Amino acid sequence: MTVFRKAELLISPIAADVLEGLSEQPKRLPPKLFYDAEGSRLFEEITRTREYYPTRTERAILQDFSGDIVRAAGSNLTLVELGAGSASKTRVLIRAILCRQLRLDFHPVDVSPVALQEAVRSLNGDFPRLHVTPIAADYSRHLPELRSQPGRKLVLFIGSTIGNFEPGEATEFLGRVRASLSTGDALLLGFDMVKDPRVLHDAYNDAAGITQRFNKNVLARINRELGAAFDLDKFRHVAFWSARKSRIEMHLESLADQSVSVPDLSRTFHFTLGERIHTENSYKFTPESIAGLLKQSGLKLEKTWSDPRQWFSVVLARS
Ligand code: AVI
Repeated sequence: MTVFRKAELLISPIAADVLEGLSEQPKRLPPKLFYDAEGSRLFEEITRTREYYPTRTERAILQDFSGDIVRAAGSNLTLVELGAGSASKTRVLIRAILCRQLRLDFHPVDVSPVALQEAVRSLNGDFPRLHVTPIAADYSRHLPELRSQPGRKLVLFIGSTIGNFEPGEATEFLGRVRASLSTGDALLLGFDMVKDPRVLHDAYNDAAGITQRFNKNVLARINRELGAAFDLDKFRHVAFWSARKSRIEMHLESLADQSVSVPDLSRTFHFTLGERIHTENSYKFTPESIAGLLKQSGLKLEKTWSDPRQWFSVVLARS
């Protein structure tokens, strides 16, 4: 008997995004392509650089105010974390919740099974009254069914990941999260704030060059997964603050006139000297822009916690 394998299983999941993005003018690649195993590892490394303040600032806010945050969220909580990654900052909230209730169900949701395994591994054993049920899902496309979870839900979308969405996408996504909440449920969001442009610039141009490696890894990933022939030395990392758009933009700039073949797409892409591939936007917020985004998404802002320099905000919202 001849067995046919399904064609889509033979194509890398990044193929369609790469074909579409590199065929556009100007060229672009969606930031979700950063996060293969190597990209996720490099991101963790970025969070430990001296210049990249968002992760440690958000962690400090969660540490300083965990009791207050959990009290504001309410009693008998079930915790859901969208884009859990390794759930490292979540430990602080788990500890605070378990001071107030006997048992906690925690559902980390992430597209990466490796990240979920890491979340379970890092929490296991540390909290005997914690029950972790990971959900592998691309939450940006399909939100898991949250209404059926018992208790009052506290949904976490921290890490300022909302800043990597375009404004329209952010409103649409938060509107879907709102629609999945029941009365009494709450959403906890992390927002990186507008600040001194030098601080912003340095956070995305660290001296050790980790962000540069993270940005270029997207080309290395296309080489690995689609058999492409990108020469990483023929592109340079570019990251700058745009005050007008209130965002850091990341690009990869071609250092030569060059053609790169991508055999698995049966395509060759041409890059002129100085041409850029737009790889990421990281929006920065003000109290006004946060209020506007939540309002447009049908959410009510209940409380905001911040650090002394007001560099980062953690916001509790309800439907
Ligand atoms: C994941 N995200 C919030 C990071 C950010 O700051 O926008 C991704 C990142 N890009 C470069 N450095 C970090």
